[in-house]
Amino acid sequence: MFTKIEDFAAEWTSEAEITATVLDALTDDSLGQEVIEGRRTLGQIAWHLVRSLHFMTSLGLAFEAPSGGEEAPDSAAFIASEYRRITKNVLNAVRTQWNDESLRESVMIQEEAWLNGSSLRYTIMHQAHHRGQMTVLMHQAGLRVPDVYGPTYDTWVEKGIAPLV
Ligand code: NI
Repeated sequence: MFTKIEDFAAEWTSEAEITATVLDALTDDSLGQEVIEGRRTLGQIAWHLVRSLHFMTSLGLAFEAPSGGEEAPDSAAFIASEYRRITKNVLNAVRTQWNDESLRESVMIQEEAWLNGSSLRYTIMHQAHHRGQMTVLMHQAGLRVPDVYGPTYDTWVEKGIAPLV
């Protein structure tokens, strides 16, 4: 759980930048790559990363919703630009509408009391979870996966180093 707004701000900024770099590597053609037949596609997971951030309004934060509807857009560039816009809105809302005290306040979510500082932690982990799913699908779609927490397989190969098994 976060106890200081600025600790969240630092981590959010670096996590959002990693995710934005991953989204930048998507192509329009790759968005249809499915987890398995009939399940979520790469484009739907990417769009879920953008849209799911709006759940934070249920914590009492106010910020503009992403453009477009529930259906995943067919433009990878649009998804990435909406992601950048919404993640900046989230940070701005947390910084201007909450203070360190707000992080110790709780909100009922599905009949459970969630501390706001824990909800912020959950939000970062939820993003990382789906970003990890995306990088697997990106490999399957034949895309170059950028570095996430350090070099990816492709980076090792390009550097002429044998990738770890
Ligand atoms: Ni999710």
